[in-house]
Amino acid sequence: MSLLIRGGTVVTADMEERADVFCDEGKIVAVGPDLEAPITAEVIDAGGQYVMPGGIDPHTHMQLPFMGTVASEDFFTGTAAAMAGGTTQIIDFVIPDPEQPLMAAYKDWRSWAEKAAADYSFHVAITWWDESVHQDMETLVMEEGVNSFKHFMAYKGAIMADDEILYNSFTRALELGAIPTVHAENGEMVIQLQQKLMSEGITGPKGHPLSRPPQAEGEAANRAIRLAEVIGTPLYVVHVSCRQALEEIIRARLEGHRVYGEVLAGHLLVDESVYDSQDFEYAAAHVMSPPFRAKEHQAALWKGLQSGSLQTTATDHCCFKADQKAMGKDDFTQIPNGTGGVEDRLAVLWHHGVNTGRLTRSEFVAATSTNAAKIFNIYPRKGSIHVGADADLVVWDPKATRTISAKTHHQNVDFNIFEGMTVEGTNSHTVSQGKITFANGDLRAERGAGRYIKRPRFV
Ligand code: DUC
Ligand code: ZN
Ligand code: ZN
Repeated sequence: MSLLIRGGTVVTADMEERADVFCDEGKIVAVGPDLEAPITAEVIDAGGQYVMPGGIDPHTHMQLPFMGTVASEDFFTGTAAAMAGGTTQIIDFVIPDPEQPLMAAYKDWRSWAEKAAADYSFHVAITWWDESVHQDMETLVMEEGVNSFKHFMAYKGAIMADDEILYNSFTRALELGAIPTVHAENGEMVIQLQQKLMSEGITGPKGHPLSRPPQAEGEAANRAIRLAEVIGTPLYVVHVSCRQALEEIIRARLEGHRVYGEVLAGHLLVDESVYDSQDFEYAAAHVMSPPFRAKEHQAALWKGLQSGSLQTTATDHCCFKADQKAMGKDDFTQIPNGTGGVEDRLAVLWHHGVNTGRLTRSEFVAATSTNAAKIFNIYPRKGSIHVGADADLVVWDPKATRTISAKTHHQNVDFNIFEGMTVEGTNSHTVSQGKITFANGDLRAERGAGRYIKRPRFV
């Protein structure tokens, strides 16, 4: 089946032009004015709308087994919700338990993801170290299309990577042509503060941000950056949430070191006052790590994105329902960490980024799609509107409005961190592999239609 998107304005990371887009067999085959299409082609009338590369969310955790439970959103519901909001690819994470062989964990995640409706790739976390990990990293890079490895510098006693693991893994990633990424929080500092707060009787969600101060993130970001610098590897810092971590990235980039930073839509738009609520359910629903921060950090993050010091936007989509969050009713350290957002990232960034003048439309495309495709080496197949690229597209109506709510969202979770936010500008259509998967509110996601996307090593 072929598809013609007619009459819109194509927006990419580097240009805008009035052009039609013709897709066939899952690929973009022509971009230009007044294209002809066979009579059998489906047609989208994109008059008055923008046609952009589908969003790429480089940081999600579908059906993640974590903190004694499993994230409620699975690979089908999560990618379907993503497409309802214009995101056509996710990069999720394989997270082996300590001592679990990497390849066994990788196979688990690959099998769980077979039901995905949209395309997906995997970063693989390095949570422990021995010769088999060293070897499996090679297999993953050379045979399985994994070009990024994740390191949690927090979650001590579970998945935390200490400095020895970081050193070994960063070195190996560089040898193999893969990029290390880090969740930057000082895990020792966090655990000490958690114990102190609990012993002082601070057991509710308010303890969560207090146990994970910006200094813990800034310190870890600096440590990872300096290790990477000595080893000579580029580095990608996930979910930069505070000024301190951002400043470490800026400093390193000014010194000529290739360090990338990702910011979450949630960290840009939600502040730490959510933890002051006396309503446990509400406050616990916002427990994620790093936590939501004071407003001054949000202002810094926006500037980081505007200046290009932060290149990508993501969600860290990791959903737990109220009954799961209740596991931490008497102990905030037991509240499963995670919030959603994969469905809403594009709309909230358009509304608060483009409509406010903070971002141009092309900068929006770069921050929501193209930069992730480039950094993780799937450009121009993804993140572009080039002939030959995958036909993953979003048709964006800048005048349409919608009010975000857990009552109407497609995400499999009973809470939405953007609840009640009215956004102007949203997708009328989402196209994945040349097929319309969302049209004016009608979600047509197909279980299992998503493909595993290999990401070539850096050579
Ligand atoms: N942070 C979260 O909030 N959830 C999953 C993992 C993480 O690092
Ligand atoms: Zn993280
Ligand atoms: Zn994460």
